[in-house]
Order: sequence, then C-alpha cells, then structure tokens
Amino acid sequence: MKKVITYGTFDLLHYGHINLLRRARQYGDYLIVALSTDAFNENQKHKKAYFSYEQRKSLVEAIRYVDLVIPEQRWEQKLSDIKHFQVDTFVMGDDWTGKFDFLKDYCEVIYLPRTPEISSTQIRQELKSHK
Ligand code: C2G
Repeated sequence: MKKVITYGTFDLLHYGHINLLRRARQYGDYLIVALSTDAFNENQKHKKAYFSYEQRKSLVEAIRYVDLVIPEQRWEQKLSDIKHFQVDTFVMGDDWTGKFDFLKDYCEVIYLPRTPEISSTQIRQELKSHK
C-alpha cells in the first residue's frame, strides 16, 4: 500500500484544500492528514483557527480522499511520522517549496501548485467587509 502524508490547519475548509487533498491522494492509495492542533496553530504558527481542532478534524475526516487524520503538534514530527506510518510520499502546496527537502532521504517529496485566489485569510477578510 502506497501511503501519502500532508500537513496543515485546513481552517474554513475550501476548494483549494480539497484540490490539494485530491491530488495528494493520487500519489498513492492511502492519505494521512496531519492536522495542526489549536496549540500548534497559536504557539508555533501564530494564527488562531476559526474552527477548533475537533471541528476541523471531523470536517477533514469527511473528505473522501482522506483515510486518516492525526494531530500535528510540532514542526519536528514529520520525520518520525514518515517512519512510523511508513509513508512513501510527502505532499505540500508549493508555498512550502524547498522547506521540507530534508525529507527526500526518507520519502518522495512533492510540492503541488496552490489553487489561486482562495485562502482562509481572504475568506475572513471578505466576510469582515461584508457587514
Ligand atoms: N492550499 C492550496 N491552495 C490554497 C490554499 C491552501 O493548495 N488556495 C494548500 C496549502 O499549500 C497546504 C494545504 O492546502 O498544503 C493546507 O493549507 P493550510 O491549512 O494553510 O496549511 P499551512 O498553514 O500552510 O500548514 O507543517 C506544515 C504546516 O502545518 C502547513
């Protein structure tokens, strides 16, 4: 079984996230999503998700391309995740290009083009201005 893993917050789930997950899943036949916990978001990524970890987990688990959701609690857990789950391919959007090349000794590393013109930040901003 070829396993794929990807990481993210997936807040205000939108079609850009779905596009990424669909393409990531095509690199194998089992997709793991390491979902940023609320503590990781606030302490390490300095952003506060609108939906809680549990709410985001239930959303991501409902996506047909996703087979398993695990918590992302530390930047440094990727290598142990890849070894623990025997992952073949690591996939991220290309806003991360180059950042995870150190994983290339352990698995395939793929950066996929982001879906343009959609982001959770933009959704928030537009909702704010449409009072
Ligand atoms: N994404 C995308 N197109 C968009 C928005 C997001 O392809 N319009 C991708 C991102 O590139 C990422 C994934 O969807 O691969 C999840 O996006 P975020 O939740 O914003 O992920 P991020 O905050 O970058 O977290 O350790 C890695 C981090 O957890 C990545």
